[in-house]
Amino acid sequence: MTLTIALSKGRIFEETVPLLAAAGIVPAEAPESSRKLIIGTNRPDVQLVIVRASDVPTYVQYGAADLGIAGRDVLIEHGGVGLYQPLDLNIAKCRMMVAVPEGFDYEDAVRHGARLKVATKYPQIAREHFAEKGVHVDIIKLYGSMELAPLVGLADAIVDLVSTGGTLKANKLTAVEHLLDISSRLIVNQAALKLKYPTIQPVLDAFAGAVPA
Ligand code: PRT
Ligand code: MG
Repeated sequence: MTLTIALSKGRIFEETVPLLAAAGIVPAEAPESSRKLIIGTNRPDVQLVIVRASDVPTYVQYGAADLGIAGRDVLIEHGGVGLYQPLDLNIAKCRMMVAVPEGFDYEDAVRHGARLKVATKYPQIAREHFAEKGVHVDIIKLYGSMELAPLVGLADAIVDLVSTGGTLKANKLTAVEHLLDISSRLIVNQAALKLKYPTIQPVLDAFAGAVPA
């Protein structure tokens, strides 16, 4: 029985390589340099599929992949239907923040009940956050480069991921609220866990033993 693992290129792939190694799985190629979307491994029964970060839960939900690794941000937006989430891998860590242009008095705008335009790739997370605060917002869905939106008048604020803070700083934005701590999790198709238990369980155990502190 073949085990298929869905991964995205970039930081998640890089930080997953040591976890795969702990499970005795070594990719045959690096996705950054290969155009292949299915990558073999040293194990004939294990293959990797390379998909967009936000598509990983969908592949696993429908059983096109048995396992996957996805950020908590992506999992909340997806909703988690059909997914078993046994392990926080503590990789690809960052924070979900509200950010505004330097000099914009966010607290004052909130206190005065201003209606805010908020640009984000994470409408669910943003909507819930502002609803809890009782702040009226118009959510503007973007697919990337949220940092640009306040600079050109598309939005008053953004909800985005921050790790070093370098991108905010380079665009004269400042973080004003911390919504969530984000890391990536192992996700498993619920039916595959039962059907492929003897293959999957050792991989879960190896990952659990190799999670960075
Ligand atoms: O790139 P693509 O559109 O295909 O998808 P993606 O951007 O979701 O994928 P990728 O590989 O960039 O991110 C995958 C996962 O990594 C995300 O779902 C997060 O869980 C996690 N992660 C960790 C991050 C970051 N850190 C991060 N810093 N994802 C994105 N960023 C971006 C952020 O959006 C901002 O534009 O990096 C910029 C900020 O970084 P700093 O270091 O300047 O603060
Ligand atoms: Mg990206």
